[in-house]
Amino acid sequence: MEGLQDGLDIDGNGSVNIGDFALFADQGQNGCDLWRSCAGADFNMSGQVDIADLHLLVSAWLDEPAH
Ligand SMILES: [Ca+2]
Ligand SMILES: [Ca+2]
Repeated sequence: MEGLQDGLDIDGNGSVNIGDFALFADQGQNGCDLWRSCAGADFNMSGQVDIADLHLLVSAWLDEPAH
């Protein structure tokens, strides 16, 4: 739960939560390509920000210990 979690923390505040989700949603609307990798929102490096990336983000979010 370390390496993957780090990549999913888009805003770099140390946890995966609503702030990262907001950034993810913004990037998903902007679109992206191989040269402009959605500011890290393309978690599985597929070249697109889509439901698969959302699943990774939400899974990590729900796994975050409450503190
Ligand atoms: Ca975060
Ligand atoms: Ca992707």
